[in-house]
Amino acid sequence: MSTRVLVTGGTGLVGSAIRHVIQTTEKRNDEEWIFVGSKDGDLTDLQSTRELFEKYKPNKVIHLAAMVGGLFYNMNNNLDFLRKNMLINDNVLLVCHEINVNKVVSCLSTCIFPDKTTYPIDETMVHNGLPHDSNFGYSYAKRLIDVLNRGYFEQHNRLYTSIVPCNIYGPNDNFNPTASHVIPGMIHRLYNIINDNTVDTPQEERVFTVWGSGKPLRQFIYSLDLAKLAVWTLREYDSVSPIILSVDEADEVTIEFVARSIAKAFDFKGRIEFDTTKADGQHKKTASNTKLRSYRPDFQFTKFEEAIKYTVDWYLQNQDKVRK
Ligand code: NAP
Ligand code: GFB
Repeated sequence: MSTRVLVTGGTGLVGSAIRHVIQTTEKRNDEEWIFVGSKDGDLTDLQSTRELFEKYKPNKVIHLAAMVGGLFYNMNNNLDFLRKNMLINDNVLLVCHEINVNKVVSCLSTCIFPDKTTYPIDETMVHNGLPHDSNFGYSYAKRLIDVLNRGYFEQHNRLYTSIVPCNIYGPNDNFNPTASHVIPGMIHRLYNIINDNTVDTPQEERVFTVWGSGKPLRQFIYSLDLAKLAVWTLREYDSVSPIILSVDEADEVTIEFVARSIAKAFDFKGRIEFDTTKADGQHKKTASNTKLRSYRPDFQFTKFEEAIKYTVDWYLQNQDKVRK
């Protein structure tokens, strides 16, 4: 029997990367892939969810749909992140069970782990303590996916599992600075500083302000690398326990290094300053990818500065369709 895969959240950063890889390096002729966004059905509504899944009748699902955003968007909207994502996740997994979907891969995030923890974080630590205050809503909604997966396995023997990506970036991200994560937010802001024709300040005297101290540490995975690993998880990973999909611990970088890499990609000659009146969020959330490496020791991640350059170039060449 051929496989029909439905990707919820298929129009976003990760969804569009999965669409790219299954049409290129990860292509298989016995699989039909369908990508849907909120205009195809509002997954916070159970009836719309049922209608969407009845229409496509998938036998596998990659569940990406969520209210997603960076540190500042989370800090200002924790209740919405909690309720909307709880509704989406419960509806999607319930309907997958109702129509007998035999595999679901949902998405957690390395930002949902306990704030007071030992490092590196690993998959066994998801529920070991309170999440960081800045994104408690998103964190609890995501942790409940893992609890739901356990419930569907114990009560119905369903193989519903989850991936735990670190911070993701790449083409077709959300570049709106109010909602965005750090990399798209910085790209959008620096682009505007460079192209601001309302001032006649020479380029060398322009200032790019990084929000926060620049000291926090993050692991960043390029969206196309994550997409390949998400497709692998759907096809080959057969455990209900979450699996962290992250670059190596040694690839962790500071926010300052991110800013300097983006400035280099724009060939920006001005100054970089830090606005420490703005929040830093979690200082670090260093995650171990030992479990992933045990399955995929050979996997090659795209080099960070190379992927930043690809992303900046994509942004410059796709001004007409950038979400901002
Ligand atoms: P994104 O670019 O914001 O895309 C979100 C997707 O969800 C879009 O396709 C959106 O549809 C859809 N969606 C949102 N609300 C919906 C609703 N009520 N009904 C139906 N669809 C809805 O997000 P992303 O960065 O690709 O994230 C994908 C997954 O990865 C999420 O589960 C996220 O939590 C997880 N994740 C992301 C990161 C990161 O750094 N980006 C890190 C770890 C985990 P529209 O386009 O129509 O709005
Ligand atoms: O990607 P980000 O917004 O979220 O990164 P988190 C925030 C860090 O980047 C903070 C600094 O240290 C900010 O001070 N920063 C500097 C900026 N300039 C900017 C900017 O222009 N925009 C933004 N957004 N930050 C999120 C979680 O944490 O990680 C979410 O809140 C989600 O729930 C996401 O899981 C993956 O990495 O701090």
